[in-house]
Amino acid sequence: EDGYALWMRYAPLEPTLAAHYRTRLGQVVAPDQTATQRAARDELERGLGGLLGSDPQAPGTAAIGPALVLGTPQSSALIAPLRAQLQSLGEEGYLLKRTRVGERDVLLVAASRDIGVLYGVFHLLRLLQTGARIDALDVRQSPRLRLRVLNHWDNLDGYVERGYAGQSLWDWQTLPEWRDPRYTDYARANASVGINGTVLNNVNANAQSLAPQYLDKAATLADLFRPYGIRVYLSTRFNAPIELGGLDTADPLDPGVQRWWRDKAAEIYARIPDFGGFLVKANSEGQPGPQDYGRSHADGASLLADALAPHGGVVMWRAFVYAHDVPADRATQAYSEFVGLDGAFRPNVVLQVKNGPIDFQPREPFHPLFGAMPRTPLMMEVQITKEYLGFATHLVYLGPLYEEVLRADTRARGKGSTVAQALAGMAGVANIGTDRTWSGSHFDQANWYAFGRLAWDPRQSAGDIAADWAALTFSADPGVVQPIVGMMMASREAAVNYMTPLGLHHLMARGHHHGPGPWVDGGPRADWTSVYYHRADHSGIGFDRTAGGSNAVAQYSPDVAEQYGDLARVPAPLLLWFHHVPWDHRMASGRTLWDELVARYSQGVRQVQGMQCTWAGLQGRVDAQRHAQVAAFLRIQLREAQWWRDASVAYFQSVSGRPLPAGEAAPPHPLAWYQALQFPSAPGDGR
Ligand code: BDP
Repeated sequence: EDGYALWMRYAPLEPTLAAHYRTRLGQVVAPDQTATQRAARDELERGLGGLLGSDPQAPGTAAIGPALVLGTPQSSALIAPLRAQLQSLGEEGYLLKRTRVGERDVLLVAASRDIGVLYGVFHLLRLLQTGARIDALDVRQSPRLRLRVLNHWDNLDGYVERGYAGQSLWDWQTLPEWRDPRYTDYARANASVGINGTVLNNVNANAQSLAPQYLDKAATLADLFRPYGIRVYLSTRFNAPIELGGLDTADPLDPGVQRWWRDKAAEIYARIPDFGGFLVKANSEGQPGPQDYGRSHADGASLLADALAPHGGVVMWRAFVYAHDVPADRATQAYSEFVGLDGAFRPNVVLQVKNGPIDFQPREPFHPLFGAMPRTPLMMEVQITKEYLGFATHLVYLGPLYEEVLRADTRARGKGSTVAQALAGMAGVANIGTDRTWSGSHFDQANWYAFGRLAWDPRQSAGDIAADWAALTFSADPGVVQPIVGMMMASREAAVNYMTPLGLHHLMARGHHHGPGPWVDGGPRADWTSVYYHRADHSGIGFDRTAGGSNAVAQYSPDVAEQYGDLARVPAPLLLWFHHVPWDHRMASGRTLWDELVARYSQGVRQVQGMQCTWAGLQGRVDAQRHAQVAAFLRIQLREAQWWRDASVAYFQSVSGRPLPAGEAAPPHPLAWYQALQFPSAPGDGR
């Protein structure tokens, strides 16, 4: 159990349950004419073989006894009569249904297209792995979001920006000749949760990714992923016409530039007929973009969209932008630059907006662009990799973070206008690498899993998804699942508490973003420092984003703005995001803000101790190999949570000048000790 099998372990079921399923499922009747049909059948064989503890009955077409029937109206006569019903489930939807056909008990895994059948097979295998009853099975599923895409921040040299799970999975050196079987396992894992796209390379793109030899490599990956319903996309560097094409401009209105992109698109589609399209980071953190030529983001997006349109590709244009001059409040930038462009984008452009207005912090309010651009399809970008959440060693389940944003009410069209309703897709910055666990730790696999499940249906609950994942990954025994789900569901709040409680944000060390650095100031940009965000002084702490301050609240719809802008009504978890608050401010708990802040930091540490305790109780119920690694990582997390707490308390105390509340331990070292810690080789520093 080294974690490689992810949530697709297919470990033998308990014998009576296996026998029960065997009699219900009977003969497998599955077509195998197309690559996707073969993928579905192979997965079923692998799954049933593992779960039922014996070779499944050979796939065939026998006409007696119970049967598990896979197919589409085209591939199966038994399924053909369901055509209309299946059509209503859309191109990727599926039906799992137990029914009778003549004398036979059959379990149908049916869909309009082969890919739906594959999704249905994964769903069925999940039910069997978790010991679900299948007697009266009647499941209808179709994805709520069209684009469910991983973003790999992988560089051509194998280094993954903000990646904590080893090197890039893509071995550009040996592609296209060597087709590492791991590529197929990657595709299986994605398909099992409904992910249908992958951007292979970093948003800080290298123009070389579009060079012919790299397109050949990408085409091989696309061939391997295609049977699993996954389209390949590429990040593009906006000035590729210059860097790669030798032109002297990348101006989107220049006819030569337009021709260059049209030709490039044709060249790509000749190799990858179902190429998904481009992801673009432009005019942000030093990346080139249309503004270099006095053009707008819409002009830039149109250039690429027009090149892709004849082939059916899309442009995912990122809204994560930086103004050249440091603004009074960086949280307002994306909204200010983009909201006026609503309606100005081509139909095949999707605007990709981070979940919050700053940058993947442990907690942010939802991004004000959600709900504010009704005429533009939006994708929400979340990080699966944990750049600001303790890297791979901290156990932080991100399901609750995703769920919190997806369910946030923008009030854009009255009460109940959730962020999820405003979305055409979700993008997740992948946490996948060459590490044997894929994600750098056993529990980080859950974040990949939850991303896929929520992108398929954002109305699902993070708790239910955690329960599924724990059952698939460790054991379906409720005595194992329940404590694990308890740990997972509390873990995000624990991290918020020991890193950035009460709406604080961006307090990490400079560059690598690992440990605490609330004292960070100076340097090239004020909005890359901590003091810019917490604004702590002797009188209080927090960023005043009300009308009296930066007025960032005004970017939300009036009801939301009113609530967030009101010190009495703002939710405590967002207090210091929106308000500069006196240290003696009375909190709902009855404590002063200062006392509450220290209490939260300490609570975060205790929550990690709680997770350790729960995990210790699972010894013997989880295999020794994975148990030991998780236990070791929890020790690292506890040490670092304590470090965050102590360093932050030491720093904020130096500013507030207040005594520690009764019962709170003083940090063991003076502030200067924490400030002097160096991490010259911390991973993921974005070199
Ligand atoms: C920040 C990362 C940086 C990325 C940037 C982005 O620190 O490495 O390039 O986001 O999303 O979170 O473009």
